[in-house]
Amino acid sequence: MAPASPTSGRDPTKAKSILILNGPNLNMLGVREPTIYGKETLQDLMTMAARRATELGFLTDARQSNHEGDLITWIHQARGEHHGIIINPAGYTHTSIAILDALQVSELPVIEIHLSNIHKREEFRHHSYVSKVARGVICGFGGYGYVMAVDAMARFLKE
Ligand code: CA2
Repeated sequence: MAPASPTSGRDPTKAKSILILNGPNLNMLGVREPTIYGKETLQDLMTMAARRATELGFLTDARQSNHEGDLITWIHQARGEHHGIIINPAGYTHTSIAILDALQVSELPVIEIHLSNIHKREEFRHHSYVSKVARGVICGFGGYGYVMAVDAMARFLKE
């Protein structure tokens, strides 16, 4: 999926906005390994999440990149633009102190999501740097996890 253009700035007269970030290889969803990650494309999942956000009165801006630096830049920019971040850091979950640091700097509420149950898989997937800064982690519910994450973020942002 190509990076989407933002659908909102941080304008108090507008609906609150949730940035949904997706890390490396998630652009291949629906193309390969359907037994682990499901048959739906990332675009399908982002459409589902955006619909749920609209129902709840929120805006979304969904992006994907295979490059760590893009994700970090978008996290930095989110500070002034968005009210919360939902992130599936994919492989960077288990390696990236830089993404953890950027999320910390953003001071925004973060929800981490994984399609698969990372705790049922290889040992190296059990540890997440991003979890250190996440309000909560959703994993193992496939694409529906993004809808769950939007529900949870909407609840935080309404509090
Ligand atoms: O379960 C998840 O959502 C993961 O974040 C997915 C990552 C993996 O490294 C994490 O441990 C768990 C991998 C994303 C790879 O996506 C693909 C999609 C289609 C085909 C192949 C890979």
